Amino acid sequence: MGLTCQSCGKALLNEQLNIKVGGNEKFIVALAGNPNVGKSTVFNALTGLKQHTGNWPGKTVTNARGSYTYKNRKFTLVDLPGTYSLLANSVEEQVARDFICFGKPNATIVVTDATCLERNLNLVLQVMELTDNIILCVNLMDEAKRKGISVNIQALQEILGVPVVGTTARNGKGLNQLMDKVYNIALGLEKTSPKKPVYNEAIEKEVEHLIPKLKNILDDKLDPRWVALKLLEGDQTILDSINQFLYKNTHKEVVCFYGS
Ligand SMILES: Nc1nc2c(ncn2[C@@H]2O[C@H](COP(=O)(O)OP(=O)(O)OP(=O)(O)O)[C@@H](O)[C@H]2O)c(=O)[nH]1
Ligand SMILES: [Mg+2]
Repeated sequence: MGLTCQSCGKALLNEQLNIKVGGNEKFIVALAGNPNVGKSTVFNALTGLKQHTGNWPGKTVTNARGSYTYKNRKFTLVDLPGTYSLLANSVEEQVARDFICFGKPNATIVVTDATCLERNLNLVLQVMELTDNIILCVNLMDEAKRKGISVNIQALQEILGVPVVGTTARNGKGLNQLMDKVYNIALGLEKTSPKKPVYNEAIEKEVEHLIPKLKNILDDKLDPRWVALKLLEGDQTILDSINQFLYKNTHKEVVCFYGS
């Protein structure tokens, strides 16, 4: 397998969404999660009436953005479509993946359902592979309690290596703590150390082989390990997205060929 490309352009997604980046004051926060786990409830509770809706650039999928202020800092929250994975099998998954990947949010909250955490953790692990700036929000804690399920937030935090906050978004419980964690991660006051999945020997060997080549090409704009894993999956959409968001207007493109 080989890769060719000549140069890197600037990420365009925030511009296309009319999200103004830059300055010390405005931080971008992505809100990801499986469908129906309470993402929009968290989004509405934090942003109130300060919301805009539209479509993702070139897609029929709805996009909602809103803002809130916490400790005198302004945060722009982006409500991503509900997805079970970031494998780009659907437009929704590709939109969510591309925003986390190319929109470069200062923090990504993954909202999960406390009553079926195991299923939700699949997406959490995928986001952890993509970014270190992640906060796990275990929502529907009231429902879990009602069903006799207790979630050990501290243990989860230690196992995953990322901040975990238990919430009941419907009545606002835990949302202050969530904003506090987002603040700490976005401003770099707290560092995470996500325990990223390790694959079998054959895959890890190929990843190791690809990383140095990808480092040259990606120029610190994307995590080369993550891109290597996508290429080994044979995911063509990641190349399309790199060309769309990193290399647009540069006359450059990245292509992948398989061979000896
Ligand atoms: N009991 C309880 N219900 C909640 C909580 N948070 C959200 N809900 C309810 O769960 C349902 C789904 O909430 P949404 O906020 O629409 O979920 P979502 O993740 O945005 O869903 P999609 O956008 O369809 O993926 C709604 O009926 C909410 O009122 C919570 O903490 N406790
Ligand atoms: Mg929603």
